[in-house]
Amino acid sequence: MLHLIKDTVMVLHTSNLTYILGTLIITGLISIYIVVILFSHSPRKPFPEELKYTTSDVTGELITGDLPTGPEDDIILSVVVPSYNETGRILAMLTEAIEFLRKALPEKWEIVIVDDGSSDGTSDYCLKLSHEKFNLKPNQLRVIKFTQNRGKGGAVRQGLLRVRGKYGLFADADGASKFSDSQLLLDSIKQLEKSENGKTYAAMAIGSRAHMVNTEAVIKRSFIRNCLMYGFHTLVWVFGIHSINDTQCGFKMFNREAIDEIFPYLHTEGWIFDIEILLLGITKNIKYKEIPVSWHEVSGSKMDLAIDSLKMAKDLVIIRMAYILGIYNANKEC
Ligand SMILES: Nc1nc2c(ncn2[C@@H]2O[C@H](COP(=O)(O)OP(=O)(O)O)[C@@H](O)[C@H]2O)c(=O)[nH]1
Ligand SMILES: [Mg+2]
Repeated sequence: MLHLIKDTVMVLHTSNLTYILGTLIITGLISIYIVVILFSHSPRKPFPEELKYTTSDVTGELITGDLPTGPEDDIILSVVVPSYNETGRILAMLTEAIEFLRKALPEKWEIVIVDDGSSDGTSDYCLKLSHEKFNLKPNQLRVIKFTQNRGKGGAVRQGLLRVRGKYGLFADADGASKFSDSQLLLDSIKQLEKSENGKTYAAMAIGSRAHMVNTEAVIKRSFIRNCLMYGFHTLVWVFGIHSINDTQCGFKMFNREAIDEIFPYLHTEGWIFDIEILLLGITKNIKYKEIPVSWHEVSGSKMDLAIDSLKMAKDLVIIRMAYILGIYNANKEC
């Protein structure tokens, strides 16, 4: 009789424990789901004035037009420059880029400056340079100006969705990458996109500074910045990108097919957008290659090391979880 009572109590204990554990797991999962939803992101809809571009004609007069939605003319390469308060740094970058483009792809290029709500007159400054310094034809340099800041990812996304070229490159306004290395990216994409049946594969070429890890340019950076870099690499690895050594280089090129496969689906507008681009690319079997590029440290970074690093780590976790939980969908435009 005593045995029977003991056994019954045991069964009750075990079923209670199972019940409590089950409740805890379900509550935990629901809480994670809610947290990921709360921190997930969708690009805001553009204001009407953000769907226009401005360019300068040969007399310096400004012309405004509606942004294109696909390839046009015979533009081969479009260069998107996300720019936030860049009057102090962009001249050097534009000088190097225009010199290269004029020689390598005469008349078959465009530059799209995406001014992300700057307060220092970046747009006007670039339009003035276009006419006075570079003597560009209308539409060779276009400016898209946002009324409200989005973040680097948002600027790159909106820019690449509105380029006219067969290939689109995004490049930082500080000119940290050597612009002529874009030829290496272009050559690589042209190889990657080829198929035997004449179809063009979606392809991207990823500028990389991984070969510079032990060089002076990186060692000279602050100890904290290098520690954060290693911590970030570890997190990226844990969260599923194992085949790309430098995910963050601001120098990446896409063919038209890859632009269409990636950018309408890109949620992230902050600094961590590169990771979502690469995750989308890998998920969608887009061909890619990491291409070593020359790079030098340029002062005047807009990144706040402490705050932005924490934000990036949080956003990285959110992106990964949002795809795992089906909150983000790689095949649904956002
Ligand atoms: N659109 C946009 N671009 C930004 C913002 N902050 C920085 N950028 C651009 O992102 C690029 C890299 O910025 P930088 O400050 O040099 O970052 P770092 O090289 O990672 O230290 C430059 O072209 C900046 O103008 C921003 O809030 N919005
Ligand atoms: Mg920089």
